Amino acid sequence: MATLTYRTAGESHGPALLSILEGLPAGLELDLEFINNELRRRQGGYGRGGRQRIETDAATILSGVRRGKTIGSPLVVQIANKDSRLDETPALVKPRPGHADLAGSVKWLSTDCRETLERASARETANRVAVGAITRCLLNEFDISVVGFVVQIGSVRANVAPNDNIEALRKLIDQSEVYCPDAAASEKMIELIKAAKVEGDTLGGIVETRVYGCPIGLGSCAHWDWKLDARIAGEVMGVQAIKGVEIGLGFAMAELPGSQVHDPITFDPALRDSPSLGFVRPTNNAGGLEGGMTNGQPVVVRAVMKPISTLLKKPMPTVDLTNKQASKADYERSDVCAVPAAGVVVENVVAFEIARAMVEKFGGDSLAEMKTNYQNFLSAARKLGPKT
Ligand code: EPS
Repeated sequence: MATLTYRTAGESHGPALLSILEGLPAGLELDLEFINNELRRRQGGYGRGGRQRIETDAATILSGVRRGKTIGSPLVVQIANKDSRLDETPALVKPRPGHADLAGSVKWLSTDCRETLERASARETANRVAVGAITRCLLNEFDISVVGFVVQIGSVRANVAPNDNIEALRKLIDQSEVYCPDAAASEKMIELIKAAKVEGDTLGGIVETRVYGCPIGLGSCAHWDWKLDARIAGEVMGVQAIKGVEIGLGFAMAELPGSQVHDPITFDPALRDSPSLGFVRPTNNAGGLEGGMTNGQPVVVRAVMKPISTLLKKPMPTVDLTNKQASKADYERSDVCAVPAAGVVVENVVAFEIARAMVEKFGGDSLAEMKTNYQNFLSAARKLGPKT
């Protein structure tokens, strides 16, 4: 079946996080070391809380794989929770402004926000990183690379060139404790997080994901829900604490006339074998997506994460759900800043959506079939127009 889908299950303090991933072609080798490294990266980043010192997230693949390769059946992925104590966790009756506590408690007719927060918790993003990292094994087969990093924490904004070499970019990201390729900005971000910790406050920020090597034509302009930019935005907005998504130049487009926003189209026959098929765009303000379809340029997605809503020393005014009296929000162990982790999550969910679009356009039951479909498309696309 040429449809890639996944669902996740698991409470933050339940026995395990589980995902069921369906639709990968057979014959795909999974790089468990890479997948677990992405899970480690999600746990890291300066500003993380105490839970990450308890857990050592690792994916166990319970089905769908034989001798390291997919066999066309559903994959079940398990990440065990060491801090498994769901029945012992205390009730939380003073909802935290900004969290799912109030809306969920009213929705499910409970005064114990615990029942909502266990699933609303960003712990669930471990599932989504595992799934995204698995689909990146498929993207690698087509030389599609995904890289994600932090561009802003609080008021500190990084300076990252738009067309950086991907390997150089990765090196800089790995050297930074906040996964930001601008070393000077990284230091300032860390200072800001330290100060927020002392204040008992939290910080949000902006993360960016770039996808290199997508062929032209993933997604479709034919329906609103086939548009790849809409699908990527939906996937990213589904990440806990994300409040906005932009593609390419994004919100800055509002300030500029069309002549300065749209990316000119030129053709260089020497680049016919590249994913852009030789169509060269000197700028990439569209962020690799036009009409809801990839245009051969890097896909560029940014997302804003709100500051974590659990505040240690500055609990926000709230109402006790058991007596409706004014109170201060409950405190739960939490992070000061989880923007670097959110960057890893966004990177992997964007990867999933690109992989889904690849399977949609080129999918076959096996990887060999999918590769043949891909090559056939590229050679047909190269033949468009007069021979060069
Ligand atoms: C998280 C695990 C959670 C939180 C955090 C993210 O674990 P615990 O509640 O046991 O500390 O640390 O979730 C939130 C910040 C939140 O508001 O839900 C994780 O693994 O990412």
